[in-house]
Amino acid sequence: MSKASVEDIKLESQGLRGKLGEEISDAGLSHLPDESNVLMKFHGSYQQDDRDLRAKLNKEGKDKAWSFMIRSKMPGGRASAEQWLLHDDLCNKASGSIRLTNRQGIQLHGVLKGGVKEVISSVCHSGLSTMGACGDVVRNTMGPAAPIKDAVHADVQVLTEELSNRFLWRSTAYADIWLDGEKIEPNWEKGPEVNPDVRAVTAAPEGDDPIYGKVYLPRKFKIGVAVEPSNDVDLYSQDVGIVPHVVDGKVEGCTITVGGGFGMSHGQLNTRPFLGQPLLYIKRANVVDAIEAIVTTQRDNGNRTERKNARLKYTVQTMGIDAFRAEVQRRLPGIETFPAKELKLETVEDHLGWHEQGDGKLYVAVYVNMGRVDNKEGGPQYRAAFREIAETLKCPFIITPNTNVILADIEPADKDKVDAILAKHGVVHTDGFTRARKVAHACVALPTCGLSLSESERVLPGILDKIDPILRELGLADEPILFRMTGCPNGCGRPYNADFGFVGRAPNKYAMFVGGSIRGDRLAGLEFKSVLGEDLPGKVREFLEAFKAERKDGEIFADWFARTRTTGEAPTPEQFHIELAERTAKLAAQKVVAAE
Ligand code: SRM
Ligand code: SF4
Repeated sequence: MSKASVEDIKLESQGLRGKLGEEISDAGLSHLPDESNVLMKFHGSYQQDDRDLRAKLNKEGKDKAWSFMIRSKMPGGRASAEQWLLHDDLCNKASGSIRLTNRQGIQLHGVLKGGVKEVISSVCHSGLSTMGACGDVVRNTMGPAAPIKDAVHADVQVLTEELSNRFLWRSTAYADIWLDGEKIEPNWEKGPEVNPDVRAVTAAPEGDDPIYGKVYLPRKFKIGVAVEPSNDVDLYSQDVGIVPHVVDGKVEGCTITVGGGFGMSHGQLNTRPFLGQPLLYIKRANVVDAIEAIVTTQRDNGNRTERKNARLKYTVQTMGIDAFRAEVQRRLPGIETFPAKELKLETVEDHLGWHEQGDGKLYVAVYVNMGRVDNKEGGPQYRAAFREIAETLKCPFIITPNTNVILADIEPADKDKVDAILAKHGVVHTDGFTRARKVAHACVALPTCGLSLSESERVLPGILDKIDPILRELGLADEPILFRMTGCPNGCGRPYNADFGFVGRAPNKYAMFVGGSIRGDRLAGLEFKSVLGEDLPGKVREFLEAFKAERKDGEIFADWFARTRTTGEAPTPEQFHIELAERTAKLAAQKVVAAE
């Protein structure tokens, strides 16, 4: 029997239910079969196996070491101290660490099959959710991390929550499988509260999702909201980017960008990263409806034959931005739209350290090495430090898009207390770090990611140990230079708009992309197809030396590169369109043959 396609599995799943409930609780099954595995993603979890053990277990003729990664979502990365503590408790049932994600979520790895229900149920009872953290739906909505207390930031947080609620999938399957039928509305930001009478997100009729229909979206869908001048959410990498425009201290309306996205496959020229492009400007009251019009345009026009070309970026490319805009406008009858406004976004960096938040209180953005919150021997005791702060100060926690943690609402009188707790557990502020290290990020990759071709999170710190001295030697320690790494070309670490992107292609071999921008608004080009991990710092040095020699006064690396080099996009837009047309024709021909 041929393997069912993801589209068929969704269609026949009766509201993403399938046999997931039975199979997850069947102790006789070491892991989920394919169909339930597909459905599991919509519920916020990936089935994985420990890849460090794979070869050994295989040699011994044993089953893989199966476990689950569970992803909690929270709009704008907001979690209460209680919610943080819950995840800290839960990671004792997982691999012992929390992984902050670069979409402001929290991942627990290594949860055994028998423990998944308890973990998901606990997350829901805390007021957060795992629903739609993965799968072909709208994912966690990103928002500016800095907890600035002004009308604009407050409204933007409300917007991220409105979007998150609008795009939750609606089926009783989630409550039935994980919550014994109890209906829990995620209560973003405000903390735990279980109310069975609220607008029943989980109680819509089976398979009759008002936005997603029966087959959901062709692919994952990502939204981020940026407040100028910060581009911490990396706006142009998002399927949909939203930027508010402020008039008299209030959000008057928003510019919307569409069609960003970074996944590609090495050597397959019909796949490539794209930056989002301006679509339109719309009044604040109509923003969520406009995003729904974009989501349904993608639902109805996205490629459902080839998952590699199913993201919104390909739909926008295939339709063309003008036709795409016209279709979105057609879906907004009676609502006026305007030309997109010019955006002024400066940097994707977090502003680490202490800051005033505008209401007399303070926040501190704490650097977390690669987003991994653990108590590693000889390293910073992140878990212990954050636990003690959550217990004693009970302050809100915010996960940043650079996988750091912001501790918010701190009374000035408590500043020293926070610093003392961090210092006690070896969690240092970033004095003495190069600016490049402060913002560098690597995706998770080995040992948990089933798609990784090489190491990423586990090796980038060591590579930076070799790049830091070069930066210092050349007097570039305080320059904004963005390094990002991934273990495969899917682009989770957002490498394709970095100044330097290292993209795994085989064990210890990386494609090297150069020439993006710390502003997040330019794609890097493929400079070297395959570089050994140990040779990366040397290749970086060549560029840094040229930058030092040729830069104009005050010119940053990204601007020097743009002025002096041509960025070789891979593939070019022209190549991409030819390859995409050929691939689409081939698939259509295969479909005809199959039907005959
Ligand atoms: Fe990702 C798949 C981890 C952000 C593009 N991503 C995966 C999976 C689930 C592997 C899998 O499918 O089996 C990885 C789990 C690894 C693990 O063990 O934890 C994974 N992605 C991550 C995280 C944890 C990386 C991180 O360092 O933080 C991020 C989780 C964010 C979240 O909370 O939701 C993460 N992934 C991204 C981003 C960046 C972003 O969203 O801002 C991208 C590029 C932007 C984009 O989507 O275009 C990204 N992930 C992908 C892709 C390629 C999608 C495509 O269009 O081709 C895959 C593979 C897929 O979907 O088939 C993928
Ligand atoms: Fe895994 Fe590749 Fe994503 Fe890294 S980029 S987490 S290796 S899918």
